[in-house]
This record gives sequence, C-alpha cells and structure tokens, in this order.
Amino acid sequence: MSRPVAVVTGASSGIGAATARALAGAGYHVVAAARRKDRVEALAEEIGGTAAPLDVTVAAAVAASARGLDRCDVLVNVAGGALGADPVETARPSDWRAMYEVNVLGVLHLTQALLPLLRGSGDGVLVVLSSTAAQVAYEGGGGYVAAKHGAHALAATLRLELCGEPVRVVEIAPGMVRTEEFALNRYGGDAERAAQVYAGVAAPLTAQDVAETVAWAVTRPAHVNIDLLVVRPRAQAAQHKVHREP
Ligand code: 8X3
Repeated sequence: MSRPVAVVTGASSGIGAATARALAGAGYHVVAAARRKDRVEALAEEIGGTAAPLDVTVAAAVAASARGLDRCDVLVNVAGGALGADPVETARPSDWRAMYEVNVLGVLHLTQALLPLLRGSGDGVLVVLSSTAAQVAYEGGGGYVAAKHGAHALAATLRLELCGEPVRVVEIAPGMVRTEEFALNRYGGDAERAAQVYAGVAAPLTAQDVAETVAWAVTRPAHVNIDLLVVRPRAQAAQHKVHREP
C-alpha cells in the first residue's frame, strides 16, 4: 500500500517547513505547498515528497493543484501571517484584506479542493494552524486577531458540518513562536523591530515544537479528535503575560 499523503501549506519556511519534515519523518508522502517554487522544490527533494508551487489565496490555482492528487489523508493549513501592528484607527485596510485572504480564504480554498479526498481516505485529518490570537485580542493586533478568529470559526463550523463523516478537524493555536519570517513579515522587513518581539524571552517556541505538536495530533487513533490545542512557551502564561529577562 502506498504511503499516506499529507498536504502542507506555508511549507517554504518556519512552521510549514518544519511540519513537512516532521510528517515525512512520520511516514507520510508530503506535498509541500507554498508560493516560493525554489524553496518547496528543495524541501520536496530533501524529504522525498512533492513540490506544489501555489498561492493559497488563488482558488483556481488551489483547485488545479488538487486535481493532480489522487490521495490526501492529511491537510495542514499553515500558510498565514500578520501584516502590521497599527491600532485599528490607523491600520491599513489593504493589510487587513491580505491577512483575511491568506489566513481564512486560503484555508477555505484548500478545504473545498481537498475535502473529497480527505473524506475518501476513510480517516482524513484537516488541521488549521490558528494562533492564540484566535482567542484573545491585543492592541495593534486587530487585523490579525480578526483573521485568526475567522480561521477558528471556519474550523469550528467545519467540525460541526462534518460530524458523522470520517474527517477530523484539528485546530492548533500557538502562542509565541520564533521563526525566521513571522515577525519580519509583520514589520515589513524591519529586523530591529522584529527582534523586539522576542527580546529577553529565554526560549520562545520553535517551528519544530509546533511541528511535533501537529504530528502528534494527526497520528492519534481515528476516533480521537484533538479539537483545539493551545501551545505556548513556558515564559508566556497569557497573551500579555510574557516573562522577559532584563
Ligand atoms: C502569533 C502569535 O502573539 O503574534 O500567532 O499574535 S501573536
């Protein structure tokens, strides 16, 4: 029998790339999806998977890519991110629109394209990587918080709609994770501003920490649905409660 297939979006870096590696290590044939072709090709070669150069915000491209698959057991929606940290009063609507497109509509497009295969696998698992921003608001986080609340709502709704079918819907909500790009993208490439996010925090989570959590969740027995798993570094007790060394 062929290996089970896992599609991972956002696989060009950070949590997505780490998840692709973790699932390959767990025995999946991984389809690594992201916009940056060179990156997903290198990763696919490294892990013996398939590269899927893809923009999750383009429904037609997602559908076309899905048509090339004849099996999908696991879908992990990692593609996402934050843009800006301005208060609501002065935030850029274009940033909000872009965050909604990738964090919510991206998940919708993948879900619509792959649900038939997930269902057909007899034990499909659909994972949404949300965030602790899917649970609480914070100043300057409005657009990202709104988008991640949207991703949470999508997962919760889908779980209700699929109840009774052989598809599990898992939400993983990480708190502070230090990846090479998340904060850098949020602050438009300003490395100094990005570094402040993690200043004094002895050990934020790593992409690998989250990837291992995803791999654990999807490899539970078929009757076990990990609805929502919040994972934070020990130094972060709540969104605003972060221990920083002086
Ligand atoms: C990222 C966590 O605190 O930047 O999903 O919103 S936070």
